[in-house]
Amino acid sequence: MKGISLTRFIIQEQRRTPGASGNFTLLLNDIASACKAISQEVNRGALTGVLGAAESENVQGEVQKKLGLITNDILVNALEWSGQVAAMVSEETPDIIPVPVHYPKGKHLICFDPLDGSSNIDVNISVGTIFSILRCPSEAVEQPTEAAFLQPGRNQVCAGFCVYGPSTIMVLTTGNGVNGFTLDRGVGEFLLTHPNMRIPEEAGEFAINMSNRRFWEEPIRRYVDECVKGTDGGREKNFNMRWIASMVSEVFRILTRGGIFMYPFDYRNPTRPGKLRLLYEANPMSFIVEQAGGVSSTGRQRIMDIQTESIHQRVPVILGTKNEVERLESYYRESLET
Ligand code: P6P
Repeated sequence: MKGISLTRFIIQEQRRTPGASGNFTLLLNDIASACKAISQEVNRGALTGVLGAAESENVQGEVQKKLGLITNDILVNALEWSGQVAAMVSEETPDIIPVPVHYPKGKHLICFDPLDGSSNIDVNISVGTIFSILRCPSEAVEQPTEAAFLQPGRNQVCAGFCVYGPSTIMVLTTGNGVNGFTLDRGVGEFLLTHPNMRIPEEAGEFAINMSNRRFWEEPIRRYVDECVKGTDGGREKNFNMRWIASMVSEVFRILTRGGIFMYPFDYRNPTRPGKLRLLYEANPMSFIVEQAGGVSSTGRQRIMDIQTESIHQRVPVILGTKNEVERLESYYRESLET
């Protein structure tokens, strides 16, 4: 019920799971502790001189933010000693992150974007942490390699994100629905405030970076132009538009009041399937959206069915209210037929 702590909620979930060992509970608690520490760093921002760019680039060739590196260290340090993880993948590091030999390994693989939307940090717009948990193949636990991570998103055992906004809210699924927990800084606990989140059946908002319109494929242009025209263009209603450039914020909004989020393939870089990364952005957000009654697709296939080929693989992402995503998928099918 509302108001219970994340720890109590996880233990209650554990008790509902036959044979659960409690290891998973420990892992989620370690993630929650890391997110509390990250929330503190984000919240203090300029006061602690952590804003601005670091002198390094990530594997994507993007200039890294100081806070992105700090939050990456917070997560790695919180998870590597836990004894619940065999290895990690982070948006901030090119290769897999093994657990140091002096710590015990566990049976989980964790993928995370430690500070999604980090370009917003310097302009004080919400950012977040996104994570995805997979089982490590038993033969790989002692010596995990990149191959252990190359699993489809439907294999996830847990996915979540923490949005550092006016409130710090952790959104979590373990496959039994979606629940949101707000950080009560007074007691230092995440408390259940958004039980059983469901994406509303009707959507009135679309989210896409409109400046890329001239680079889109035809189905996206058709769908977005119809939303812009609203009742003047054949849709049954008018739409509003949002683009926060912070996926965690867009997804939390969609979980709360519906809508569709699109980061499609575009011809700016035809060799690149999309901007967002499959392992630690698209897959976890797809698991959450599907568990909340929504749909998550590339336009041509279910994201959680994609067979991962590399740990920083990019994919197009269209997710949100079921009937809107399915409408757009139908436009992709029609474009294939013409
Ligand atoms: P653009 C943030 O960098 C991110 O990965 C997502 O959180 C966000 O939705 C998207 O990229 C914003 O991209 O091209 O609009 O800056």
